[in-house]
Amino acid sequence: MIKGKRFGSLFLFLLGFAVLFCSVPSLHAAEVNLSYANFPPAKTFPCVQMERWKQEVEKRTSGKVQIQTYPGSTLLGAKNTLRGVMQGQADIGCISIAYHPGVFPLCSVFELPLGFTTSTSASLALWDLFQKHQPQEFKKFKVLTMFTSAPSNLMTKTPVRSLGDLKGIELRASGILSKILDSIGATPVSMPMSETPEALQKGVVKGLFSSFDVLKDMNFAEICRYETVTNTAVYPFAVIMNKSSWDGLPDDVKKVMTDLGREQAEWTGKYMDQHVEDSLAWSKEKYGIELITMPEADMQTIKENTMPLINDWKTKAAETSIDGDAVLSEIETSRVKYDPAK
Ligand code: 3IO
Repeated sequence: MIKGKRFGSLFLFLLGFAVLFCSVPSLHAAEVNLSYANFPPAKTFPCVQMERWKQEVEKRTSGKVQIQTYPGSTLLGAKNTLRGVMQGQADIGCISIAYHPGVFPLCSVFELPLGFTTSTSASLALWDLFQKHQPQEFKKFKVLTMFTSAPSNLMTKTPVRSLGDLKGIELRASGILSKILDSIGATPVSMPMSETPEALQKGVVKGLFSSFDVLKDMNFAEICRYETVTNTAVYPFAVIMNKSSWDGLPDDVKKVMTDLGREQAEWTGKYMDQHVEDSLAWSKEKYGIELITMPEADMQTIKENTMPLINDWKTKAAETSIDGDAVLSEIETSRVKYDPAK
């Protein structure tokens, strides 16, 4: 009896074990597998936000969705993510809007110097603009979230203490931000962030125009020891999904992703704003970088010289029936609402 009882409980124990090991994986096997392509290295903020989004979606769908992430252009590069996601080579992709001049007549407005002082405020304002207009330019995609970099500054090999020091210096930027450089006397060279390390190394460019997070995440502090604060335009980003991949998702999964859109924009902005501080502190500590303030008169000149770019954007936007003045005033309302500098 005693032996039989023991055997019985051992049997039940083993059965329980078998059930646990055989059925748990099949119960929790993902029903939906998605690929997510990103162009810059894994440490940079577009990829950090990608991992956060992946974790949240997997958690909120209780494992029903599994996302395979591809940082560092391992699936699609900076300039072919747009087409790659459209054709289904990846389900999801992260794009920098400035890499596609003329393709996004509405959202490119965020490449203009609009006075945002943080990534959080610009990201929320961009998201609101997109939600309100649901622009044609993204009609082939489901837009999952949007965000922006922090305001752009000059990171250079030689010190830029005034606009005079910028004359003829080749600097990397993209899209309208390249035009901003041109308007203040520098020589812009347009290329994606992912191509910048090689261009700096080879001396094709002598610095870049972007936000300070890359001093640490791309190790640009090592080669660009001088950082001149201009706090001008941000770079807008969009996370896009292939339309038929989206259409094939169960409704509850669609809801999880839709609900995450604005929250993810804000999360990314906050992460970025904090990370810019961390990156500057790290760069001072590790490489003794010098932070330079532009003379007030030069800051004024930057403002004046970049004003025509706003009109250029309006003219372009009008070609696709976008009321540029109305859009700019909506964004200004958002800026006052969200930006700490008001
Ligand atoms: C950016 C792009 C990729 C990785 C990190 C980054 N930090 C700021 C930007 C914005 C930018 O310069 C760009 O090319 O989109």
